[in-house]
Amino acid sequence: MRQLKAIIFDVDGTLAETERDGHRVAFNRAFTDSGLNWHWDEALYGKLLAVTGGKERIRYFLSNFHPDFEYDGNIDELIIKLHAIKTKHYVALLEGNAIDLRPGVVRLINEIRDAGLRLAIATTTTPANVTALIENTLGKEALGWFDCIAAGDIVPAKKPAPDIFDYCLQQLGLSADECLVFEDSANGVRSSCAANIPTVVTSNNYTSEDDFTGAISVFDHLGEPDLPYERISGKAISGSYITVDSLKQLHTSE
Ligand code: XBP
Ligand code: MG
Repeated sequence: MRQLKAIIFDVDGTLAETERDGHRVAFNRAFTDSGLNWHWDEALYGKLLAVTGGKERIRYFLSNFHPDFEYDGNIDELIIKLHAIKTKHYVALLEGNAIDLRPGVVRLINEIRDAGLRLAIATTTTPANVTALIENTLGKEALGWFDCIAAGDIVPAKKPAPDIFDYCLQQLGLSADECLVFEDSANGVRSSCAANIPTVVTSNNYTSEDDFTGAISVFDHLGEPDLPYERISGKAISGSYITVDSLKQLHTSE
């Protein structure tokens, strides 16, 4: 295993718990704005998270949960229109500071920077959503902390395909074994492991029952000095919150 040089963060569910109170709310507002009586409650949304990508998720909903929907226009154009409205609502929610970063995220990002390691993002979500989350939680200059922000439709296939992580490695100019990924979901872990990148999971309320096969370890969050993490499975590390030293322990354990 080569020396650890970069940490690649997933966004939704990893940097912040954005799905239930962010994306889901934005989708519902877009449906209402468009005169559609669709409503994704928390339970249904948990099922729809099986599919990554908002446009793909709407299509999945129509084919699996609303097959009787009749539309005399172009369904692809409708999905694109709905998703654009949804993104506007989601960005507005973030600008209203509706979503905070998860425990330990700000602390660890600063520690990673202080240690001279590189930062990157590899996410299925729309680039505008990443910009809004980072700027509204870490500040406008924080986008520059990330050497690569790989997001959304920049690659042909979304997670669990490895494309977004392969793209990120290429942009970083690093090999998979020089990096470590933080993910939150089964789709994310399948994607990063398909790209052969050592992966650590911080699960959440939507993904706690996911299959994280291939991950080095699963924690409930990154922890803070006054908020110890719980290690759910996999390799143990010293300490009660995840630090750069923890990352090096996890990375060399592979
Ligand atoms: C999570 C996703 C995204 C969001 C919705 O991405 O799958 O599709 O749920 O965002 P990740 P969009 O966990 O890779 O950050 O509507 O912009 O796709
Ligand atoms: Mg995620």
